[in-house]
Amino acid sequence: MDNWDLFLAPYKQAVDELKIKLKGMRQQFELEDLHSPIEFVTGRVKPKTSILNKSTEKTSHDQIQDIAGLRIMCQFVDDIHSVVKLLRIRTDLNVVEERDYISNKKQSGYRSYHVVVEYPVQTRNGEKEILAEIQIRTLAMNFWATIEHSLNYKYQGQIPTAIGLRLQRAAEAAFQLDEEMSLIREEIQEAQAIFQKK
Ligand code: 0O2
Ligand code: 0O2
Repeated sequence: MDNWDLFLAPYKQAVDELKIKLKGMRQQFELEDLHSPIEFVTGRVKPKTSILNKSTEKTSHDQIQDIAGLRIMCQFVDDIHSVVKLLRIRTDLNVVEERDYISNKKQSGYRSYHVVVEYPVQTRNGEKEILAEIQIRTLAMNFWATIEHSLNYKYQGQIPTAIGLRLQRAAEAAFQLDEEMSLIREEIQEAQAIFQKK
């Protein structure tokens, strides 16, 4: 095992544990036949090359907030706020920062709510506080961000203007989709409840 594996091990542990805990929140809603604000959860440890790229701007690896990264996908924008409230009241993690890119979308058109948490993992050498970034977004926001991320990667951050404009329009369409779905939210939830019971 090299030094990188040793360095990343507690981050991996944090991602694995948080993924189980966040998925558990969804199951609790389902058990009570309630609408879950969490649709699905993914997680990853930042790859070594991305950490090295990012740490040139920041002083040390330990200060990078998203080496451990979790993503919570929601059906509706209101669900995002419910999830944030659920995170704030948990006693097994500590919310240290929130970045609201929904009220303040990024120039690219990116929308999501980011919560940085401190999470203690138990290691052979005692407890270690790990920073993890939880990105909370709707399915529409996720669709847009996933595609924009691939294009950014392909063009190494220099997306051609014409494609950039299309992405801006797609971001607007994703926003409209979220708005429309919010308006018929109750209707959708009723239908989903009937479907789930079946
Ligand atoms: P279930 O029973 O389907 O919920 P993992 O290690 O596989 O848990 P990872 O590698 O972080 O998670 O991410 P992955 O594999 O991309 O996706 C995690 C979970 O999210 C998987 O479910 C996927 O089925 C689910 N998922 C991914 N994309 C979508 C999507 O677009 N819509 C929905 N509804 N679910 C999605 P699980 O955990 O394997 O089990
Ligand atoms: P990954 O793992 O490839 O997604 P900085 O990263 O320094 O710009 P900061 O303040 O450290 O920003 O963190 P911020 O902006 O809260 O979160 C950065 C992460 O948010 C990114 O991670 C993306 O996952 C996501 N993100 C932010 N802006 C955009 C955007 O315009 N488009 C897309 N698709 N995603 C965005 P990384 O570092 O890119 O890593």
